[in-house]
Amino acid sequence: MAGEPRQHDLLKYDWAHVAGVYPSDRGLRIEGLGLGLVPPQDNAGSPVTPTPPINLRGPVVQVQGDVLFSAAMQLPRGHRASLTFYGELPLNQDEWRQEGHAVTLHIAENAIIAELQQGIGEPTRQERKRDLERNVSVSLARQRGRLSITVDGEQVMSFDDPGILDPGPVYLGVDTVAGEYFIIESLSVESLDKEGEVAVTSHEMVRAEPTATSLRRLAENHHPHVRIGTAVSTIPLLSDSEYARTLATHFNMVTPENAMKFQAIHPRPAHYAFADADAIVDFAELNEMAVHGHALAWGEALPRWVTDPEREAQPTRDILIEHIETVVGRYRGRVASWDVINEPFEPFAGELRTDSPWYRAMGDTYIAVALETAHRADPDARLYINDFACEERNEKSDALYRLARSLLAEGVPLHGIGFQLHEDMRDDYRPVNAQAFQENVQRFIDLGLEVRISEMDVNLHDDDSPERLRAQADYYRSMLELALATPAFTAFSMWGFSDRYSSLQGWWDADDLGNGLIFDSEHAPKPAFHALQNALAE
Ligand code: 9MR
Repeated sequence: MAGEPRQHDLLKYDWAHVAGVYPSDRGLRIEGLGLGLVPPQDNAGSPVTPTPPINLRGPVVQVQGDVLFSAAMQLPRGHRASLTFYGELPLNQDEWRQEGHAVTLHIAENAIIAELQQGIGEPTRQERKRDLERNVSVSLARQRGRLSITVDGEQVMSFDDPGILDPGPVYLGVDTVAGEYFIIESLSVESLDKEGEVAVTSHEMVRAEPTATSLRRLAENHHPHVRIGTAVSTIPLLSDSEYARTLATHFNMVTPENAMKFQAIHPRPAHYAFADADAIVDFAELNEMAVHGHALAWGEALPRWVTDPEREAQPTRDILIEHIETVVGRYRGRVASWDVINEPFEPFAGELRTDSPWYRAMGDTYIAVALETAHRADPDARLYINDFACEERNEKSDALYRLARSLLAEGVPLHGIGFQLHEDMRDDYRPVNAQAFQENVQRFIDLGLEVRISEMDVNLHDDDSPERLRAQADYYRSMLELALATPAFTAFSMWGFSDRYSSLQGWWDADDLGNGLIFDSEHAPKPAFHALQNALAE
């Protein structure tokens, strides 16, 4: 392009929306937050999977041919730095991470490490010992199929590019070890071949107009008491425009699938990481959607600094109160409702879970404390208890009912119950039916509570024959019809909408795809989508 500079300054794009990154006149200050996924049923022995910040709202480099990235950095003594170039972004699945394709440069005082991640599996690493000054310049080039890395102008390693910097978009990530920081003084990209080109685009949030027959519009016109909701995941929201467009077209409520969970939003004692949650809230406002926050007091998705039994610094009660005040306070007026208490009961029994730090420190009083704190932080937000396997009358729903009744009797601010509706469709299993759900839900409504379907999905366990897709569609429809017919239902919300990104897709086991949502993995509407559309149109 005539007149276009060959070298693009990547710091002039938005870096303010990246967790742990603070832009200033000197460049970017990067603080390590230690973001990561703690394994389920945490045992302190197994490692946390890092989820380092990625700049999804800033520059996207469109690589066309051979290319050179250059950075100048300042490392305080003993501190480390890392820069990641993603040819394909990772996804956070159910408590595990589907890694993308990326090269990361880890820079320390006395070594530089290049780490290649190629999808699922361990990354490969190459290390060169080298004493570095506090000010260091590093570059990554791709030329004739090889990646080469230079430090202060001298090449320190080179190896074949397995396709990471192939033509297409490249996203950037920056991180360091928790508690350390470094400064990026300059960061640029340029093309290395005459015909080749490198363009830099800036991420722009998708805004989409609902159409007359989109789910949300039909609900807004015919059944305004029920919002059509879905869980959303930040990486696809900001990188897959078709996903974002489908979301804004059909839904008028979003629940952050993971971005507001404790380990994601509050990874270190005095450090919050709001960027991912902010992106979802910003997107929702741009597209006139309500936000349902998830989840404040839960026994899972907790960072180790909270679950560590040796922790002494701050009493657990204070941690919970400060956390809820900060998170609810930040989104006051912008998040309409919250899962304040998430999954308080044992999976299939009527006892409260006793294994969370909240219960261990406070017994069942944590429930009222959490609700009262959330209410003080945003008096207008609607506050929920959210759990699964409570749709029918059973021991667990009886216990939930007694809990709700006693909280209300004590004047605790509880406004509603979320019924998750994670269901399965298999030959040997009958999912909860709408009639049984209706009979059970009425007693909660009679207490004066509002109710919502909060996380519906219908796992097909790899059988996506036309008959099963039809049965899935009928099942979705039966639950939506119940919500539409019952004024106390405030939302019909699903745990995602596209099988391309779903906690039911076991990518590690291609024989058990859940296919549980209403759009398929190409984002095309399934029979279940049409069934919901028809129910809403009537
Ligand atoms: O879909 C979520 C997945 O990506 C997470 O790894 C997992 C643990 O945090 O949580 C999943 O969502 C759960 C939700 O937070 C609570 N109800 C059950 C949901 C599905 O497992």
